Order: sequence, then C-alpha cells, then structure tokens
Amino acid sequence: MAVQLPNLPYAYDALAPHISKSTLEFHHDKHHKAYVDKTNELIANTELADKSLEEIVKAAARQKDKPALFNNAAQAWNHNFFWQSMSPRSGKPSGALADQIQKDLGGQDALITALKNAAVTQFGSGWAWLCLANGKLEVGSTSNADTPLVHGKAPLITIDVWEHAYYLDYQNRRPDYVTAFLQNVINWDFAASNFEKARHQRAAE
Ligand code: MN3
Repeated sequence: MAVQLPNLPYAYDALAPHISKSTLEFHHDKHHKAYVDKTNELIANTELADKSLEEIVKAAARQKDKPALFNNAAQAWNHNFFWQSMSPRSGKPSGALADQIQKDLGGQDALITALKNAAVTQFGSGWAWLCLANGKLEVGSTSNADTPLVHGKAPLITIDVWEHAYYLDYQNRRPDYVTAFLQNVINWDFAASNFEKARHQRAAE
C-alpha cells in the first residue's frame, strides 16, 4: 500500500482570493505530489513499504543517515495536515480549546500575534504551528521538513511558510500571506478536533 496523495478537502478556488486557485493547483498537484512520489520511490521494497505515513515519518527521523526519506515523508505528512488547517469557513476557537487558549496563551488575540510572529520570523523555509505539548498549548516553528510529530508534540494547526505556499499570490510578502491566512482561512474546527483527540490521548496514557 503506497502513500497516497489525498484530494484537497475543498475546491481549488474555495480559498480565493486569499489563496488562489493557481497557488493550490501548483502547491497540491506539483509540490505535494512530488513529496508523495519521492517517498514511495524511497520506501519501495523496504520494510517501510506497507507502513502508514506517520510511521514512515517517525522511522525516518531515527535514520539520521538517510535525510531524503525524512524530508520527503515529513513534507508529505505536513501538507496533508496543512490542507486541513485551512477552510473557506474559518470561524473562531470555541469551547475547551478557547478556554485553554485563554489559560496558556492569554487569549485569542495573543495567540494570533504569536502565530503571526512564528510564521514571519521562521528564517527560510518551514512551518508555524500551534501544538499541545506536555498538556500545554505552545506556538512555534520548524525548519524545512521538520515536524512536531517527531518531537513528542501534538500539532493542532499549521501554516506553510515555504515560498511556494504564497509566492504566486503575495510574491515576497510573507507577512501579508500570514495575515490573510489568520484572518480568513485558518480552520479552527480542525484545531478544536485535534485538541480534543490530543487531550483524550494524554488522559489515556
Ligand atoms: Mn508547501
């Protein structure tokens, strides 16, 4: 069973004008597909060939001598997570997640400021994240393909800040892309459902 390229969970033009149809076409059909194809090429005829993508990412993180597998598999996983981190119906954090944001980060405005700061200041390519780590919400960023998945943290939402995520729409203006993302397309229902899962997993441990 090879790693699959999932369809976008919305139409290619569903996030316009904030994220254009042509950005999603290139980003999903070319960039994400290339990571999936390369991962499948690298796991073919190995003991990882029939594993889930999450298991492949975690195994590859332990094989420090083979960075290509980690880079491609983690990028495949991060993009699966990123498509779900956006929605045409952005909404607002509610319920238990809203309470936890208040408690750990000082409220919704402080969270938005922290996410924007993490996304804008990540030097070069990478990702900004809201995670649940040791029972607390945490905002941060990772470089290149790196992912909280291999650092014992549960990701709740992510922003792709590789240039390919925004260059067609915003050229070099990453702050404008991040602002549009946070105001219009961030999928708070996805964050809330990840938060519930992570809390219950933690309670079960
Ligand atoms: Mn990308």
